[in-house]
Amino acid sequence: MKILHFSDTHLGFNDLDIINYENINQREADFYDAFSQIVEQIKTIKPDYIIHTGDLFHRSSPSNRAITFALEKFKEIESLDIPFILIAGNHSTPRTNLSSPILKIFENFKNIYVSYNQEYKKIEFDDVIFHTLPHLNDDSKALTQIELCEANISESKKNIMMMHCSVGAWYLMQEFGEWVYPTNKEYIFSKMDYVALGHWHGFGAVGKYENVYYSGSSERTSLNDKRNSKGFIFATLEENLTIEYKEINIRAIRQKEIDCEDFETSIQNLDVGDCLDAIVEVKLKNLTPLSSIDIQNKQIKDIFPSAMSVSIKREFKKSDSNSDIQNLEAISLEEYFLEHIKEESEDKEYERLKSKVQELFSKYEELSYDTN
Ligand SMILES: [Mn+2]
Repeated sequence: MKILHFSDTHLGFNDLDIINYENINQREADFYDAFSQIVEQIKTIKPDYIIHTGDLFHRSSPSNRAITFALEKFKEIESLDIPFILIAGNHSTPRTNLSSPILKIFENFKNIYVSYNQEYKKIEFDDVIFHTLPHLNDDSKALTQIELCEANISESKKNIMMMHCSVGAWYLMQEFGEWVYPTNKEYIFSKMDYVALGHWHGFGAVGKYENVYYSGSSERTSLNDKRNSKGFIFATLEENLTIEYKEINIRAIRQKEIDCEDFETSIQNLDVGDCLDAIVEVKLKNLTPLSSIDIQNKQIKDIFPSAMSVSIKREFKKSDSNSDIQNLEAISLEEYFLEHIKEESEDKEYERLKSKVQELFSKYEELSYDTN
């Protein structure tokens, strides 16, 4: 039995305020592209079952574009005549009972089976039972739902459990409504042939279990996610379970550092060869308040002309006295200006200009106090 497991596709997610040639947010388009790549793989691999473990959409009320895209792709999957089972994650579950769950739009597809009612649902075929546990807003209900799942384990068929949660505290995403699977119910995993998990955005087995896996997300929903590898799981379930992780192509994220103590050399030594179309994050380190004023963001961005985006993080040099951030705020325009004159002029000339500058600045201050 061949199963293709993917998850956390977050359709409709957008970021970075960059619009592509089709007038779509570039990051949003990246998520559609990742999804399309997986659909193409499904067509090639032709698994016996396709499963998605939650967060199909980024929001519980997705945009028209996200919904339209999903419907187009689901139609392609539908035509393959392969059962496709999906559960709701925390992102696609409405927070109140007043709004209708979005996964309901797939109810009328012949080969698509959705589980979104915040309760255990058994989805049964000739050779396998999918024990689905979608996201629950009220996790005090979880225990009874897990017990229902346990009671439905079949002796004669394969058993596959599908959930969207953190198993142990390790896989928490610091998001609204996420829940932790109760540790004292983890023994159920050994009664399952495969436990397919969603929520955690990296691929991997969970702890000591050889049959419990997160497929990871298909793209990164945060720039804190530095993973350059995203994909899906191709599981083969015969006597034994074989897990294969298949990578897709996603936009790269690159982290670069510039040492501002040796600015010119550090820039010359930068490797920018891997930054084509990438999300680039540059850390300027060892900054002083004055060098920070001198180094413009534009100047740094120009070093990476082929990147899709460049974000700059400024890190100040540690000093013995007060923190440099405080120093930076404490430096007035007057002090900065005087510092500049000091560097540029002879001592005597500096003294003369200094008194002149101080005089002008105090006049200016008086003036601005009056008008305020
Ligand atoms: Mn997610």
